[in-house]
Amino acid sequence: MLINRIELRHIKMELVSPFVTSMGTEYDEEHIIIRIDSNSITGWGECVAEGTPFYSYETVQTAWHILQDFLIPSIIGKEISSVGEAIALTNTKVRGHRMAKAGLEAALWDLFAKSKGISLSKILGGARNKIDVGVSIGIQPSESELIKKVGDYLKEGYKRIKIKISPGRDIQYVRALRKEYPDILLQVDANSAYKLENISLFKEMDNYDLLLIEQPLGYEDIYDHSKLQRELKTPISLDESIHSLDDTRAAIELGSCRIINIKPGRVGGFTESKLIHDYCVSENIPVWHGGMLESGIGRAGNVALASLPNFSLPGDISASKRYYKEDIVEPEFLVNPDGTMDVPINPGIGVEVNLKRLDKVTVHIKEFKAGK
Ligand code: OSB
Ligand code: MG
Repeated sequence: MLINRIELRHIKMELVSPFVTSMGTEYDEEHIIIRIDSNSITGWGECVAEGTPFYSYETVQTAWHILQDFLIPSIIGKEISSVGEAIALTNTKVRGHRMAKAGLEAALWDLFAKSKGISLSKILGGARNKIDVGVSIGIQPSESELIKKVGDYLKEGYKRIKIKISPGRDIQYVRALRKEYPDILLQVDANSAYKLENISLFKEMDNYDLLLIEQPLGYEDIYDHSKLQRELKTPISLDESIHSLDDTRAAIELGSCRIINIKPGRVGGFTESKLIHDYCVSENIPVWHGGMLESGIGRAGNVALASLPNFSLPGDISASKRYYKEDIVEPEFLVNPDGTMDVPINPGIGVEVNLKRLDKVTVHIKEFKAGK
């Protein structure tokens, strides 16, 4: 396929409510939307680098720089026969910057799937037409407000509740939720807010039948997590520390976690995500799909990836309206009353981008054409 034109858009979308984590409070979400045109076919991708370097060192600005100055020039105007060929051209010399790479790769997958007339789920090896979904809830001002919020989400059907925790705002929330909802699937996400010396807190959490504890220690640590996991019944699941298949192997071989969280942005794209997924199948390690508060464009990719067979725990993939008043795709993503989400079956991402709404949330746009 001839890569005629690529467009980058810096978007900013207001969240329906502030998202509070151990990393800070987010009021709106900034990402980059990548559009690739090959003759009459258009591919869409979302780069999940945020406005701040609080979750990852990548930001909208660093990803824009890497896309504009390194990744896009390697493919613009070229004839590309597969996503793999494009990745070989763009990624080999650039170290790191996985979110930038993943955003471009997502747009390429959409383009190639559309050119073959098949869904993203199908081209990635998806095995189901519905996925189980959960919701990730920011830190609430009080236990009673959390209980109310969780109750509302349970009524909407969500199969699993994840709450954010930070030092001083942790065990009391877990205790209160367990008392109110003894049987729900419940997990916590610390976003690297603790140290190994906080082990007694996690031993106490062991008494509350949590599905998993997500990323309790350092955001690049694998070793200390192995020491903590050894002392706990509850599985640890690593998010921030896993950037690649190699990190996954190290974490599994060291016993640093028993469950892996996959976010295509964090690991550099769907190709690396599939390698991690397949390795975890061979090691009997369950995986689940994370989220980065994506718009419908990124969400479509997440849903497609989460339809692969070893995504055996509910993902952080919620309805569009849990994040934004108005999504930029149609139809927007919905959660069924049974806590599942339908996997789109139309070609590529399977949803239409509403250009009017996309324009409304675009703060900066740039186009790239062959020879310019
Ligand atoms: O740690 O999983 C995380 C959002 C932004 C950055 C990091 C994380 C999150 C979430 C939200 O938990 C998950 C979602 O998109 O629903
Ligand atoms: Mg996380």
